[in-house]
Amino acid sequence: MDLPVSADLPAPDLAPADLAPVDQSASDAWRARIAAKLTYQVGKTPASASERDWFVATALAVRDTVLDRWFDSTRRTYESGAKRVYYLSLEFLIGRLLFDAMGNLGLIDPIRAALAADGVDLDRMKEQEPDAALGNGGLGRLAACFMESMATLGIPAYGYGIRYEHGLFRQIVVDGVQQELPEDWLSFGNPWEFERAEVAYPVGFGGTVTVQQGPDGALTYAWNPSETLSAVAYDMPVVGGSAVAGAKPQEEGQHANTLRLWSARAATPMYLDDFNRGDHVGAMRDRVRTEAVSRVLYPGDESDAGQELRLRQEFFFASASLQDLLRRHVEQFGSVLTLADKAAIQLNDTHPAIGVAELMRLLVDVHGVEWAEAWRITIATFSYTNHTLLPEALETWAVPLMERLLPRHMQIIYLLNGRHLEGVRASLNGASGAAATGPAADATLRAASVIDERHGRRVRMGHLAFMGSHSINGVSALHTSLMQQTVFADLNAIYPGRINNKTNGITFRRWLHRANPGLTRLITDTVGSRVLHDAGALVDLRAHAADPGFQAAFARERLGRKQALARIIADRVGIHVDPTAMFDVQIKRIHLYKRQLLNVMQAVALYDAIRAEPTREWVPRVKIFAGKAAPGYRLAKQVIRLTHDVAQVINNDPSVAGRLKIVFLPNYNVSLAEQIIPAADLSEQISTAGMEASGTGNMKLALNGALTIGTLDGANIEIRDHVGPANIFIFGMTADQVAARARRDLTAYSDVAACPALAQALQAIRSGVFSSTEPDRYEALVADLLERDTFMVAADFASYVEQQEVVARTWRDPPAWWHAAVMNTAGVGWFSSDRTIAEYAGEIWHARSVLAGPA
Ligand code: NBG
Repeated sequence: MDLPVSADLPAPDLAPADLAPVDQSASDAWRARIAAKLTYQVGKTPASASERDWFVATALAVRDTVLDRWFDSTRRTYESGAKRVYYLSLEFLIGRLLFDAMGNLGLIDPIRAALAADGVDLDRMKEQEPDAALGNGGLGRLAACFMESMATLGIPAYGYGIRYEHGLFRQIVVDGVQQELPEDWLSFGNPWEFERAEVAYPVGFGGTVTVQQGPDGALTYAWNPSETLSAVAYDMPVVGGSAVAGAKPQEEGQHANTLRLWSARAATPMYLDDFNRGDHVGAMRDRVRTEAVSRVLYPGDESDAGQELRLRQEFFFASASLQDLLRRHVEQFGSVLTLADKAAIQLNDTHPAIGVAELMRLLVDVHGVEWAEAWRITIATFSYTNHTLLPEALETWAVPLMERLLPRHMQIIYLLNGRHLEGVRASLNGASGAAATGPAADATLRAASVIDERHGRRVRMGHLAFMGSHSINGVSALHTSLMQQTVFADLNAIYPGRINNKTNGITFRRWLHRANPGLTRLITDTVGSRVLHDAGALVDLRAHAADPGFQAAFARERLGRKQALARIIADRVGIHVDPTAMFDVQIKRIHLYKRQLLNVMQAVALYDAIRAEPTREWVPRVKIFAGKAAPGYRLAKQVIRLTHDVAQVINNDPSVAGRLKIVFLPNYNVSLAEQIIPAADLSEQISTAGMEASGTGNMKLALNGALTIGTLDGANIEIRDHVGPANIFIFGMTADQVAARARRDLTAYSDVAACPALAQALQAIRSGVFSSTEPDRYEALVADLLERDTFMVAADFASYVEQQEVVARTWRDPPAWWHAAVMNTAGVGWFSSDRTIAEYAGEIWHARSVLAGPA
């Protein structure tokens, strides 16, 4: 193969790109600060310190600098009387924070030098930091990118969530089978957080509601929960970078916001009498029960107890957050009536949607605000982001559970729904001129109701969030328009103008500057350092896309990262891959709609094709997969197993050696993503059209110069528009075609009959070619696919394979490939989360930056 670079080049130096030569006095000062932390806070001498001790000492020293900015930011926000943004999210997938903070403060170089003087290698030491996995995937990572961009733009904001003791499970794979182990990010403490024992709020569950009539005849309601636990705040500062062009190092990281995470505490830590009687376990029963609320991210919800715990989590963090922000608002501005002028609350998906009813309760029952006024404030304050249209992911809660756990909230929801349906009825009447009755009117009312009556009575949280918000946004153009046409078609007609689009974005500081310092340096050397502060300036790279010298340098940077990834692959799974082969990457949650199965089937087809024509010149490929399946998602776990089974056969077959390898890297997380993304050549974004709300991995990969093979789904469409259709490989049915096909015929027989390669691949999988010890292991999987190809795997197969051939042809033409790669990096500046956040701030929150200068 004829690549412009060779495999034996040295790995590029991974020093950061954004700083001038290290200032000796700065690094000496950092050395002293770190030494002081090591001695007086960690309690170790340099001689006895472990690498983890050095990490903690460094984090604490950096934290001091963050704190100064944090206090300044709080003061600035307070003094300016600025509006605050509250981002309520059950997930914040923040990953490691040291490089984020150091990079945003412009401190990587002096600290690297400071540590080196003590014989500590910063890039090795950073591995000591646990990867905070307080989220499942894209939704949680988006929240983390948003927090960083809000700080960068100087928008005063609080992220509110739960301080899970155990984040997303650790994935190990044994004989192809995923196993879940508890994750333990807090076991060595968390140097970034501050426990605020004094910031604690009661959160109730269960009990009764009492009504009292006042002297004026008005009724007041009071909730008397049967159980109350305490939500205790833990704060982490989130420091931004700089969005000001030409910022000097000392001007970096001017603003820091707060991520406030709640931890549950039992009101009664233990029953001492029981304990002294010898019932040591029973004495703790309340504590174990209540504190389960903040124990794990996404508790399994197949059991009733699991469902109840999840609902408790949602109410717990929504209630504590609302109490906290109301207290802050009243303290500063004197009255809850002005809340909407000074606070914007963003609901990240429906998980915090119970907050709509809780804010009504707090305003009406606790602060004595009149109902209609309270409802006006609520709608003006809340906005809601929808992240999925998949019916199984749209949250609903059984009415009996809600009535038992949150009796007052259920009353409020009934009242809100009653008034809402009156409005719907009135508009139906208005349209027809007469009282609307009959099946069509009934259907509209049923669809618009917050209570779904179809399978037992359930509360639709999406409807509640929609009703209680002035803005409802989707996360890509396609997703937003499908939202208008499908799940929220009725509500959109009733409340027109509320739905809007805010296409997702990613923070380039983490996903390019820090994850890929070598490429970043090449970019700044070529088009200037303005790109570090203004992602849009990446378009200047277009002028260099056809330059052979630049292409070679670009390819060389990427090869270095591929060599590094090859080492990780060898270390973790013992597979040796050739770094000059095409790295074909699919990294994301394992889900049927994301169609890892389609990718594996293409591997099987390619395997067959290579064996059929062994002398043809095949493009060497390494297919790299990583991702976790939800613990209870049987079919997704089977896809993981199939990937391993196929890998086992292909990787050990000498007849395809050097041409095809399959790798599954276990325990995908933010840190692993930071290693894989800069090394990817081909980015697989192959979801069934209409099903991926946006995707954000697609943006990260394109930014780092990978070419996308993808469907016209989610943000892929906008990526195509920005990088140009010549620089992306699009295949498959459109969302409309998928919907039409689903209405017509979901069986796959005609697709199989029309495509011999598909027939052969399915037959091989079905007959046990990849599972010889258990030949029928995939029998049911294939049989089901033939009967019901819900995700259009067979239907899109031929088109996918055809585009994969175009990919291979392009790879064989290095100038064309690298031109397209550069055009990807150059074209995706728009996908910076700074742009996304500026849109939220301007169009939804009406919040301003408190920093001087352009932002
Ligand atoms: C996910 C979507 C992704 C999207 C992220 C962030 C959920 C419920 N949704 O396509 O599947 O990129 O949200 O918006 O996790």
